[in-house]
Amino acid sequence: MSNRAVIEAISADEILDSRGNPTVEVTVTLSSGVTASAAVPSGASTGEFEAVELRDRDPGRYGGKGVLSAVKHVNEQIAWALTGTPADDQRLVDEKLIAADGSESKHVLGANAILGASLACARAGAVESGLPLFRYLGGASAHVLPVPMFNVLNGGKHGHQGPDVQEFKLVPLGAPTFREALRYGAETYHALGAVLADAGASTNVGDEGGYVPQLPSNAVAVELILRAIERAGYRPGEDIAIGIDPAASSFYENGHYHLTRDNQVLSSEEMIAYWADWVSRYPLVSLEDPLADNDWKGFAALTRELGDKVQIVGDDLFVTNRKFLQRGIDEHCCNSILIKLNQIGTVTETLDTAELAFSAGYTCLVSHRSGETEDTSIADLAVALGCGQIKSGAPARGERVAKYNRLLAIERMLGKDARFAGREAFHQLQRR
Ligand code: 2PG
Ligand code: MG
Repeated sequence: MSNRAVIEAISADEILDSRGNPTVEVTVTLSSGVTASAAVPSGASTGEFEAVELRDRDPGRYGGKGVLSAVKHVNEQIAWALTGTPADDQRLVDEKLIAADGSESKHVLGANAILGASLACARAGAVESGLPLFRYLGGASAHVLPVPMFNVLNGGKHGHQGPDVQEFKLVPLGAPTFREALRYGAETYHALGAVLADAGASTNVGDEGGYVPQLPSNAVAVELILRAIERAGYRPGEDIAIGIDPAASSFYENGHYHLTRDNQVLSSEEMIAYWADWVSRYPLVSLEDPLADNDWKGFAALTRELGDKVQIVGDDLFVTNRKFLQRGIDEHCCNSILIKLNQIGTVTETLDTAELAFSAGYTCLVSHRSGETEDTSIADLAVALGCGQIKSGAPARGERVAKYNRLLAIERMLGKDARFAGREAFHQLQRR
């Protein structure tokens, strides 16, 4: 018998996420005595084909959002499936999880149960190996710190009363280091608060920590952010660029895009022209889900028109799923993919999707969910992938800054070997 550590016990608990909704936390214990935990996030603007998050639907508890059934699945079926498995064989662990569920959408055991187990095993494997998670997942050479994209102005499903566009992000790609990028972002976030207060707008914050002002149009949000960048002493486009996530599926109905704040109803072609106008007027470097997740034809047309000027990220379109990404590659939709662990449900499948993206020349943007916990795994994932980009909300709210603070710790750990991705993270910009 080798003394390779195996999974000895695995258990789950129902905890709360940042919106006060229940979520799953899983703890794994290895034969060596090592234990590690992971908690699962939850989205609000979810893609149609995401792996299925299991909710109890018991109206008597948490409005039906309890996760006791997912917890039970971890304690029973998943524990039975994984006990005795070597902790450092993540692919085998995840294969067993996928087999135990048996469905394509992971709705049987629940993607929340499965991801909790997958991620807790990865964390335990890292501890057992004596490695930080980013090195365990990314290998000996992982050393690139991502450009943080700070969602400083929230709308859509994350900020009611706010703009139709769900996320307006500061992208401090001109900073020399991650630590400086964090400072650029935090200073500009505060400057934006002052700009909004001067304009008599609300500085209450949304699900991801960004302000949720009521503004006369979506474009005004960009104008105010540009003003804040300058007010904080930075150069728009040079030091800090802008990224947006309209999450367009959330305002798409009956074949049209309904921009309530702009008082406009647009066809797919008109929506593309709308974004082309923004790209020509503003220092936009990243455009995520600019169209609805079933508008593949529109995505191909938009990518033809703007794909050499700006990063076009598929989130709801690809749901971190190789199958949909492959379709995107074949049909020339987007040039970048959002990477969310819980959209697909295991660590291995997430890494495989990123690998496919890289092989096709797509960039990867690692992402939090709008419902988060203090779990910081995505910070390590971004460094492990070396993809150079992460979004974890505003530089405010504990569950958001936990990830940024973890990146500071990783940067410190790497010392002189740390490299900040900066502008190079955005391949598309090299052609501008
Ligand atoms: C998104 C995400 C995260 P949600 O659309 O990119 O910002 O939102 O988690 O609600 O899907
Ligand atoms: Mg999105």
